[in-house]
Amino acid sequence: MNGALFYHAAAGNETREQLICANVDFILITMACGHDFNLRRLERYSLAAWETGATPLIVLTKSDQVDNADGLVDELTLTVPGVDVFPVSSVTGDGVEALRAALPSGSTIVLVGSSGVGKSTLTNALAGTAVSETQAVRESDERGKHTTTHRELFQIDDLFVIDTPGMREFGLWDGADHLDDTFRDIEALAETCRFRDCAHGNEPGCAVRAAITSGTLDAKRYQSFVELERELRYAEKRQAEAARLAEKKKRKTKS
Ligand SMILES: Nc1nc2c(ncn2[C@@H]2O[C@H](COP(=O)(O)OP(=O)(O)O)[C@@H](O)[C@H]2O)c(=O)[nH]1
Ligand SMILES: [Mg+2]
Ligand SMILES: [Zn+2]
Repeated sequence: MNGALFYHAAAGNETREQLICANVDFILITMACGHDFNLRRLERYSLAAWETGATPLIVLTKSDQVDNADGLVDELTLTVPGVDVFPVSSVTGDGVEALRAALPSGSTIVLVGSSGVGKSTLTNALAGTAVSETQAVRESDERGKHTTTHRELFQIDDLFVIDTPGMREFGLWDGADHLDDTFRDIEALAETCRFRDCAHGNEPGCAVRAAITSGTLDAKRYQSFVELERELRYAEKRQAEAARLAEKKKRKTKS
C-alpha cells in the first residue's frame, strides 16, 4: 500500500496542510539543467518527498541545453544519496525511455518542481502525444509565464501521471526523520565531535568544523543543513501554535 499523502505548508502567514495528492508511488522531482539547477533546493525537495512514503526520483530536465549533463548527474548523486537520477530531454527524447522503464506498470507518479522546468512537456513525451498544456518561457530567466494552474491526472498506458503547477513553497512538515537521511554525512561527523551536545560553534574538538576547514565537508552543504534544521523547528512551532488555536476555538464553540 502506497498511501502517500503529500502536504506542503501554505505560502504566506497562514498555517495549514494542503493535500497535493494521495496514493502516489513515485514523486518525480524535476529540475532543469541551466538556471534552475540548484542543489540546495533539491535537498529540500527530497527531504519533503521521503516524508510522504512515496519513492522520490530526480529528473534532470532539458539535458539538451548543456554539454555536461553527466557531470550534473554525478553531482546530484553525491548530494542526494539513495535517490536515482534520470537525465532527460523531452526535445531530443534522450533518457525518456530509461525513465519510463524505471516506472513499474500500474504506478501513480506525480511531477513536482519549479514552473517552466518542463514537467508538462515531459508528461507529453511520456504519453507520446500532447495531453498536457505547455507554455513558453521567458528567455531571460527560464521561468514559465503561465503554466499548469491546477493538478491534472493523465492515464498514460499503464501509468497514472499527475502533472502539477510549480510549487511556490515546499514546506517541511514532519521532515525531521529524514533530515538525517539526507545529511547522513554530517550526522556521522557530528557523532565524532568531542562533546555530545556540540553546536559546531567554538567548541573544542568539533569534527564538523574541522571537516569544513580541511575541505572534506562543503561549507555550503553544512549551511543548508543548518537552515533546514532551523526551518523544521519553525514549522513545528507554527504547527503546534495552529493546533493550540484550533483547540481553543473548539472549546469556545462548545461552551
Ligand atoms: N530545450 C528544452 N526545452 C524544454 C524541454 N522540456 C521543456 N522545454 C521547454 O520549457 C518550457 C516550459 O515547459 P513546460 O513543460 O510547460 O514546463 P512546466 O511548467 O514545468 O510544465 C517550454 O517552452 C518547453 O518547450 C527540454 O527537454 N529541452
Ligand atoms: Mg506545466
Ligand atoms: Zn561539533
